[in-house]
Amino acid sequence: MSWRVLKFLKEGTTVSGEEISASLGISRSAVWKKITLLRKKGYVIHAVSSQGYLLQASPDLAVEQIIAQIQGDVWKTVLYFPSVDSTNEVAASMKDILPGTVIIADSQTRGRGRLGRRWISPSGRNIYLSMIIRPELLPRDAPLLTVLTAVSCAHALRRLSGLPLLIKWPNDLTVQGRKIGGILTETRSDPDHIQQAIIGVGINVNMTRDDIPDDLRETATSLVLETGSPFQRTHLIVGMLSEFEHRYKMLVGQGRRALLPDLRALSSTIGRDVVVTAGTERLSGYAEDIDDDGILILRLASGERRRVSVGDLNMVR
Ligand code: BT5
Repeated sequence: MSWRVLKFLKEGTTVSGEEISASLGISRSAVWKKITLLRKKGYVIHAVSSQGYLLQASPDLAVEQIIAQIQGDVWKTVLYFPSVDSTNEVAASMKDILPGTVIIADSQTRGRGRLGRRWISPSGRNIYLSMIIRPELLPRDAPLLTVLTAVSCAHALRRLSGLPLLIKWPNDLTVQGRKIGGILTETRSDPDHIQQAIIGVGINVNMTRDDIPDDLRETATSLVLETGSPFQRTHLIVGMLSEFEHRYKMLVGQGRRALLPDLRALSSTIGRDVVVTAGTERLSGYAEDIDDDGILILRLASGERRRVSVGDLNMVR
């Protein structure tokens, strides 16, 4: 497996072929073959005479590096596809897909949001991934998975980009009020348990203004548009997956309340006057809180408190 060889290669440091072959228990020529394969995938690896191999550059989305860098025990399989209809759709259609699988694509032809809306998914630019887990949760707890993912992604992306990402209830990641990412959680349940959760994450990374259709120019943004610098998708994905693992274990070990402080700190919704549309219902009110089920607590003008689990939210001011 070429990712095993990649684990030895670090940018800026030369590693001898002998060391790699001895550690992996494979021949020097087998190491050479893996290096050739990696080069074909876009890695720039120099062979420095009598010293070994030097990794000079990696492709911006490199599944071998994701596999090599992921730690922990939640993520077991990473599958990469250059183009799919939708990573959530691929996950749903794969029979016997195991929890702990992550599906990543470079582009989507039918990327989707909630209620069948489209998700703009140009190639070579953004992150489109689906995480498959089997959480010990009740079916009604599905919104909690969106909260968990939103907090994890916001945290990782803040750390790696320096941008002040916020979470707009229920599933948007925003910067300065513009949408930079979205989460689509889909579950398959029996009456007592979530059997399988597919959590789709779309993050706009290196998408430029030209990649954004006219109707989304005012509302959508990307990391490169906000910072002026391109990002390596590999690093961002590894960061988000490890942050997710950390918080997933917090949820399992300490209970759902453990997620609340970060959610409250990162929410752009709490404390605002909002309008929530859910189906034919339209509710105006003050967003008091988000509870430990991921439910929005809305105080209506009448003083009545309503718990809202799904909907589209607009800020009034
Ligand atoms: C979402 O839906 O925000 C969930 C998006 C989830 C996308 C991921 S990508 C990997 C996985 N596979 C999939 O097929 N989907 C998931 P929603 O809250 O319904 O928002 C959809 C709305 O966001 C659209 O109606 C547009 O207005 C806007 N939009 C579409 N593409 C966008 C983009 N790339 N960036 C920002 N806004 C976008």
